Amino acid sequence: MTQAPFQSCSVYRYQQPLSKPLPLKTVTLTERQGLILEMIDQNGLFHYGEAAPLPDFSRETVAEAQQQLKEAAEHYCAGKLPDHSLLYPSVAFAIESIQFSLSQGRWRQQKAPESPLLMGADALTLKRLEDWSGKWPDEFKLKVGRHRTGQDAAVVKQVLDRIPVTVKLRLDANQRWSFDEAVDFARQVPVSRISYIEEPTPCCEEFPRLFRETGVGYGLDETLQRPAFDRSLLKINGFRAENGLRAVVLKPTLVGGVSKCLSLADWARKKTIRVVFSSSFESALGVSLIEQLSLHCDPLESPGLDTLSAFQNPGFCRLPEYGQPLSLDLLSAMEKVWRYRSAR
Ligand code: OSB
Ligand code: MG
Repeated sequence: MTQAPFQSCSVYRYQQPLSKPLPLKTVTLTERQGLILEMIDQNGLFHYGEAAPLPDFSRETVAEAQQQLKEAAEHYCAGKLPDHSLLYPSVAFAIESIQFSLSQGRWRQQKAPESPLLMGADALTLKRLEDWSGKWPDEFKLKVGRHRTGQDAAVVKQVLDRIPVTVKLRLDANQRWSFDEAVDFARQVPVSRISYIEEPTPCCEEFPRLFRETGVGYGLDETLQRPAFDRSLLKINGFRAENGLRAVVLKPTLVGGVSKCLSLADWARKKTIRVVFSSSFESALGVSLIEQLSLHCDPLESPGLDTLSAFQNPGFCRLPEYGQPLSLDLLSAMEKVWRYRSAR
């Protein structure tokens, strides 16, 4: 494989305040840090990628990602493709976004359909639904699993009461229920209005049984991010559309880059399982790249990209027009941590 040679390459580091503290599994984030990779090809076109490990979800720290990103980018700049299986997931996403950008030759101009994220049924969320004007999305995404199952079911009903009967919910339990709790929950909600539940329990082998007992479909997310995860595990565990697998949720920052996501997407699409690309609190640049991946795989599917509203400045670091550079103003708001010039 001949590699497109690059003239130069830079890595910038950003730090952005969040609009309110963001509770993750064990830590609460008040700001987000990440790395922007910029590579200029021999035609003078600019290509971008982002490596933004998410605390609690990523194994690598930003410092570790920064070190590896420099090495991998220098390798790539010199015309050698790094071995992606050795890269941290966030670094693989950054490097492979450059390849993806090169291979596309343009960005798609349309917007992917949206699936707004609801964190619960607090007064503000309910008011937002009551005041909804204009077109409804096909689905909302609602977080569950934070309360007792009866209360979670009540939240679902409160939301369903405020949206048209044609609009469905994608639920996400983040593995917080036991199997019995998941069954108990599913028996209290109208299953026909639930597109799927992401990761109902910590044990993915139970998901098909949950479907058999309650009729509620499931989505895979955390399961796909396990370090030992391999596509063959999908087969070994018998995950199929017929036993309730409705969606694979692909987070390129956490799953490990573009090629791994595209290979999973390919597997899923052939089996009529939905492919829902999702963001992990990257900057607007990373989120746009994920949207482009989603449009590339299926322009009609709605990716899970409602993470930018967590930032004080959601418009920070937008992806430029295809091949164009980020503005100097923006670059000066970041720290340039590395620059490499090709000897060619
Ligand atoms: O719980 O799916 C999650 C983002 C980062 C880490 C974990 C999760 C998420 C999201 C992304 O929920 C938004 C979405 O999937 O709609
Ligand atoms: Mg999820």
